[in-house]
Amino acid sequence: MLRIRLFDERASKMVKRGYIPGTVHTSIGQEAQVVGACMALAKGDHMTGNHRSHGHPIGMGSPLGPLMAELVGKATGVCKGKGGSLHLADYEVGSLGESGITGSSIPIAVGASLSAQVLGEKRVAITFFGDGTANQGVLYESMNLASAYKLPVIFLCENNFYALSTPSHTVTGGRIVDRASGFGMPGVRVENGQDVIAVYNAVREAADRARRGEGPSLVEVMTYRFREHSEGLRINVDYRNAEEKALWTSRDPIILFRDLLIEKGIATADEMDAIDAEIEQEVEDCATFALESPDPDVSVAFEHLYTDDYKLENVL
Ligand SMILES: Cc1ncc(C[n+]2csc(CCOP(=O)(O)OP(=O)(O)O)c2C)c(N)n1
Ligand SMILES: [Mg+2]
Repeated sequence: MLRIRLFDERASKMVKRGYIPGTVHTSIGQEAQVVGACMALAKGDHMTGNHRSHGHPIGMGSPLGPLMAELVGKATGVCKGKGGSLHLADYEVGSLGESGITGSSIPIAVGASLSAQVLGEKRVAITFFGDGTANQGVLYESMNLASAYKLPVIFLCENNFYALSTPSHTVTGGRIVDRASGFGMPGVRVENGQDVIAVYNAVREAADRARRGEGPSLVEVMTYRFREHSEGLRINVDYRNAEEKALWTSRDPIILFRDLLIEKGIATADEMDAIDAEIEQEVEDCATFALESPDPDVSVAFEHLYTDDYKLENVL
C-alpha cells in the first residue's frame, strides 16, 4: 500500500513538473481496496484495470522502475513507452491492461476467464472499474455472459462515491451490489474498503468460488480518493465538502493497517519506519531510472502494434 501511495505521490509531482505527459489519476486513499484484492489472487491469475490503475500492477508485484518509465514515456517502460499512465500492462504479473476508455477492459477480463475455462486451467480473472463506469452497458453484457457460462471472473467495483465531479447517488439507481442478483451471481459489499483485510476476505471468497468452478461474483468496495480526479490538468473544481474529506482522510488505510500491525505485536514502530525508508528509496530510484532512461527511437514506432507472430492463418 505504501509503494502505491509513494509511487502515485511521485507521479503527481512529476506530471505537474511536465515530466509525465497528459494527466495522471492516482489511487491515493484507495490503496486498501487495490491491495486487498490483488493479494487475494494467485500467481497465474489475470487482472484488468481502468484509468486509475497505477496501483493495480504494483499490487500484483510489478517492479516500480519500468512502471514509472512508462508514465514518462521512456523506452524502458513496461510497454516500451507507448502506453503511458492510461495503458499500463505487465503480462509478467498477469496485468492484461488498463484503459482510458472506461469500461473497455471489463470484457477483456471476461475473455481471460473464458480462456481459463476452455483450456481447463484453474486461474481466475478480476476486473476493476469505478462506480461511474458501473452504469455502462458493457458491464451488464459481461456479467450476463460470465454468469451464463459460469466463468471464473470477479467484477470489482471501486466505489469512491464520485465519477469525476458527479456524486454517484445522483446518477445511480439502487445499490450497485444489488445488481449481482439480477445476473444470478453473489454480490458482496465491503462497507469499510479502507480495511485491507476486509477487502482481502471478500475477494478471496470470490476467487475461491471461481476456482471451484462456481462462477463469477460482484464485489463492491466503498472507498474514497484523497486527491483530485486527475492531476496535471490544472482544473480544480471543488465539489466535495471539507467535512466529508476530513472524515475520510481520518481513515487512511495505510495508517489504519500500520496501527493494527503494531497493536497486534506483529511489527514494531521502528520496523514500520524501516519499511517506510526502504520504500521511499525504492520510489526515489524508480523516478531516477525513469528520468535517466532513453526516449523510444522513432524506428520502433510501428513495432508491437500486433503480436509478433500475427499470421492470418492463425486467426482464421
Ligand atoms: C467511455 C468513457 N466515457 C467518459 C470518459 C471520461 N471519464 C474519464 S474518468 C471518468 C469518471 C469515471 O468515474 P468512475 O468510474 O467512478 O471511476 P473513478 O474515476 O471514480 O475511479 C469519466 C467520465 C472516458 N474516459 N471514457
Ligand atoms: Mg468513482
